[in-house]
Amino acid sequence: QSIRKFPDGFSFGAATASYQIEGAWNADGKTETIWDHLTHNNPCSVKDCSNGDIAANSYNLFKRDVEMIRELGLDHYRFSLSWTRILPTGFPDKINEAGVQYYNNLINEMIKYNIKPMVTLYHWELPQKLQEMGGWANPHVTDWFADYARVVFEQFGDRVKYWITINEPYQICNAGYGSTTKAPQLNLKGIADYMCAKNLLVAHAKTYHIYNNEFKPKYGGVVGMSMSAQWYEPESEEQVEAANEAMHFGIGQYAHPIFAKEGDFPQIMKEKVSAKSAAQGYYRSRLVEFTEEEVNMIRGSSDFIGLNHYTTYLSYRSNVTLEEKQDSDVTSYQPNSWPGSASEWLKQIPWGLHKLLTYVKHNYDNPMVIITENGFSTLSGLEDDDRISFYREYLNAMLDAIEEGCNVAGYTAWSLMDNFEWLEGYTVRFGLYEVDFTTANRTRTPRKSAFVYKEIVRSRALDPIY
Ligand code: GCO
Repeated sequence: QSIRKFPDGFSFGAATASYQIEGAWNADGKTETIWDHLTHNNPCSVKDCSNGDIAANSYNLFKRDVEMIRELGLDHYRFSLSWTRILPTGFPDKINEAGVQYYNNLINEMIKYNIKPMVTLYHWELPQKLQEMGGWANPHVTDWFADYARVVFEQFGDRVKYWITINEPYQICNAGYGSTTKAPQLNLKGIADYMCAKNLLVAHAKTYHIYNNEFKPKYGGVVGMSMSAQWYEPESEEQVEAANEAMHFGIGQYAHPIFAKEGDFPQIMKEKVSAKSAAQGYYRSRLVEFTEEEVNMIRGSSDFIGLNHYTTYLSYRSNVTLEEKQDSDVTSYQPNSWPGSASEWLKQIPWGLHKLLTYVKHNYDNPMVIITENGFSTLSGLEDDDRISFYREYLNAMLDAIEEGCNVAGYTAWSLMDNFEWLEGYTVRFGLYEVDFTTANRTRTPRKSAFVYKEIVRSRALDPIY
């Protein structure tokens, strides 16, 4: 087999998120967010009882971060903004100059070296005060978020051309509101997660339209959302429908309202939740439905779809009763025989990415795709051959999909450097660069995978691996 080239203009990058790298959790006017609150009040819900108080100290080391991006030769760098660093009350009454300055310094350093900023407005750090008012379950959040976004566009819109409104709604709503795993650990499954889903999509759409009407005419640029996009594969030929349902309850819950021709939540979700709600004695579906006006506002409200893809599951329909709170009776799992990583949930199944991209092309009318996250966890150490094999195989699978006509414009490795991993703290590492969390200056050292990725980016090609 010959060398496989990436398409002309293809953009390579790496990603991080503010809480996971910045540290300086209360510096220069920043106030508490839901992740500060969780890690300070319920520390051992994180595996090593750690937090992001200092993390990789990028608040002070951003110049070194940009130097690493240059070492790798990346086209873009995806990072996120901390809402309370910019707006300490959560509202636009008081813009925190020091916070704005930090992001200006970072962005300007990137622009100086021709690196495109790809900015996420929300990577899970809701101001704690807004949470106390119900957070994403309060319909007012749609305006709180849009007002914050407007400040961000005003401050940075002249230099940032790639915007991601919200990172992984599935994790925010389903994990944060529907279980105890992520902040704010509400654990109101089938209730608060659906309120969150609706409000989040409306918040996103309002923000998209604000950008389009007020900022795009002068700045250009594109706006999208990053979806949790795992692939659900039928366990057997009889389970095709089951896997399809798992996709609709997974990526579909958030992507269907934006990208499907008819908009709105997937039909199968509406049917299942409404049937189960009725059987449980609810007077209306627990799924909070959109008005027609909202369906129309949300449909089409993205210039691209951001896919955060890590892994694959097998799905089958199981026989759970109506009493169970699970609205879909599809069960998904990962066989033990699949090659693993340092994280229990992350198995290396590259063909899952190929199938995901094909699914997105067919179901959502071949939208522009940016892979906004893809990566692998190891323990600490610089020799990371498993990560190298992960990146090479997933990039290879992505090229298969591109060859078949999937419209993939960019790829973003998670992560540029080791950081605070939400549930696993510092016990697992995702970085192309290792960070030494035992030294005060958080020394960064390239792993073997950094050199391999750098060569792929430089040559714009992948050597044959099969
Ligand atoms: C996300 C991700 C990242 C994680 C990564 C590894 O939602 O964007 O959760 O923040 O660190 O996916 O788990």
